[in-house]
Amino acid sequence: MLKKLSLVLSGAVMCLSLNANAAENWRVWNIHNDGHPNTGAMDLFADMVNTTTAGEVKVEVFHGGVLGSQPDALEQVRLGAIEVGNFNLGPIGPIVKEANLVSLPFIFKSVPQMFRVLDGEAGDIMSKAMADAGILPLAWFDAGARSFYAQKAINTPDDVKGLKIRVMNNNLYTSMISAMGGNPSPMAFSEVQQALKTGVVDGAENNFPSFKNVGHYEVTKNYSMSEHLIIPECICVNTKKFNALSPALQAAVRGAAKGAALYQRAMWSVQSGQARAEVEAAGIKVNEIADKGPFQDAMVKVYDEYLAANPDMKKLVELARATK
Ligand code: BDP
Repeated sequence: MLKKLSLVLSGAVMCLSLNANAAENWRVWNIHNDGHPNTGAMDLFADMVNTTTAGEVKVEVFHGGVLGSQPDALEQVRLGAIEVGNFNLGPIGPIVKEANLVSLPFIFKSVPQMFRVLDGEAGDIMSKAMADAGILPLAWFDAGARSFYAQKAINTPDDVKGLKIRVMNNNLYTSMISAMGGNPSPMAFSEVQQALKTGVVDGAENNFPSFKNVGHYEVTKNYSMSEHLIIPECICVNTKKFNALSPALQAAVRGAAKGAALYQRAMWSVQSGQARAEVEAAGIKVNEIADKGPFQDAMVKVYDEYLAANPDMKKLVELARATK
């Protein structure tokens, strides 16, 4: 019996020491294809990690969502079955309440202000809550603003009435559509083009690069600049895997994420303009909305209900609103 135990123990010690020396092989989830700014940025992240860790952390990126839908990939990163993801913070809200700050419609005045909020106390609170849930943010990406698109123009909240609108997986978005009298339809990103084409949904909402890159513009006529959501994205890593790295490797991985984010933000500003020009050239009518007041008014109900049910979120909302 003792002999057996010592054999098992020495086996375990051997495994541990092997693990300490073995290279880490990390899989990275990316929902986007070539031609989207995040795809180049995630490739750069991989190159930088592979180079600066001298192969001690080996990163391979899987583009086009081949490792699963966003909610699935989030679960996989939490479990450590996938190590890294480029996530939108929208679908993180149902897992980490603090992340829902960015899913409140019209919470930010602009993308630069959103980054200032992330760089301040509110961002620290969100990052800590995400890390505690197993999804540690290493750097933030720009994802512009999301606007509505459908066959018809959506110039006022009344135009949403009776329309079936696809949203990402988060109750705040279903409340947002319901508050305008529409029918929200949460659905995976990969299913949206077909749903628009076959009329399963009447419309959806996204930024220009995503609208263009997965062909939603091919099955839509109007893109209306409601800009109701400014949601950042992250390079997020499984917290335990990151914390298990030596300080030097952690610095290398974090540095790579920061470098990739700088690149992504620069690419975003160029490519989102290009995406808009391309969809317009392809026949999409882009409607400017001079007064977003009626949309903002329709969202008062969403805030009231959400904050009544989640009073602990008031502090984050106040921090965001107080940020210049
Ligand atoms: C894109 C985001 C992606 C989301 C997608 C969606 O980059 O992470 O999955 O929107 O609407 O803009 O599902």
